[in-house]
Amino acid sequence: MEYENILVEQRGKVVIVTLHRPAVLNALNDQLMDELGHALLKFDTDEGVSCIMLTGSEKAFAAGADIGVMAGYSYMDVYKSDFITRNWEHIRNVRKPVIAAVAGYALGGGCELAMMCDFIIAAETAKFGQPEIKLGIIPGAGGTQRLPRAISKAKAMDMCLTARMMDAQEAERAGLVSRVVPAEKLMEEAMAAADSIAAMSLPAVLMAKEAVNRAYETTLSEGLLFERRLFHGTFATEDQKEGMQAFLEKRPSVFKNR
Ligand code: CO8
Repeated sequence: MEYENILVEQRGKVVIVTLHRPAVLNALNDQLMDELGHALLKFDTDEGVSCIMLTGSEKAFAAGADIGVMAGYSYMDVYKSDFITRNWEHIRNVRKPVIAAVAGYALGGGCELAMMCDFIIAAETAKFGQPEIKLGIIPGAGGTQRLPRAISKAKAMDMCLTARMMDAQEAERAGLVSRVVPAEKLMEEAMAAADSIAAMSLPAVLMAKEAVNRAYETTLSEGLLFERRLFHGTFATEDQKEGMQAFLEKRPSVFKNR
């Protein structure tokens, strides 16, 4: 597949996918989401890739779904095509870690896309929001569901009902982003995080991701059991032997499965 709306660059075991519709602040349309889904699924099964980074431009990660396209849609258009599930759900199926590196606007579908990633590293310039209410609609790709889980009901309601934007500092205090970095250091810091993940044992990384995500889908008892079984499974890997032996020998681990 030829990509026109995203840029792809591989650095070592890390792939950087950049949303690229600069004229419309990376507004998300079907073509872009098809390309993104294709790229994510391709890299997820690529043995040369251990971590994926998703980013946008300095001004916008993504300013939401493409309003120019949506403006003409009728109820039947969105209902019959099940608008958004077709090509927005791919990211949920990616087993490798996906880091969002966000500068500028992450609004509407842009905020929702960032939240679908495993964690968000934000530049000081980042602004998050669910402004759909101003358009006479509501969030449709998880905003009303993932925001309360990430930042509490109070702040989620505030954002969804008033459409106010949250700056990077508030987003970090609220737990929406894992860290805030100077804008000029965003890619460097996100790459360092991605590289450090790529140096770990890939099976352990996949299991850790799967276990954390299970916390959102199940009870504590079931989640703890799930975690324990995966934890037991790590003892079947060569990487567990290497990781513990390296610690005892006071040297860095060199994992085979990366
Ligand atoms: N869709 C289409 N075009 C957009 C979008 C968008 N979401 N956002 C910005 N643009 C375009 C502008 O129309 C403008 O184009 P042009 O130069 O041709 O006039 C260009 O990008 C630059 O934008 P601005 O001139 O407005 O730039 P400013 O710096 O003045 O403002 C803002 C930046 C504040 C980000 C402003 O552009 C804005 O408010 N954008 C819309 C934000 C928004 O409402 N997002 C939510 C959209 S609805 C949504 O995401 C629902 C998701 C549902 C699930 C997913 C379904 C696919």
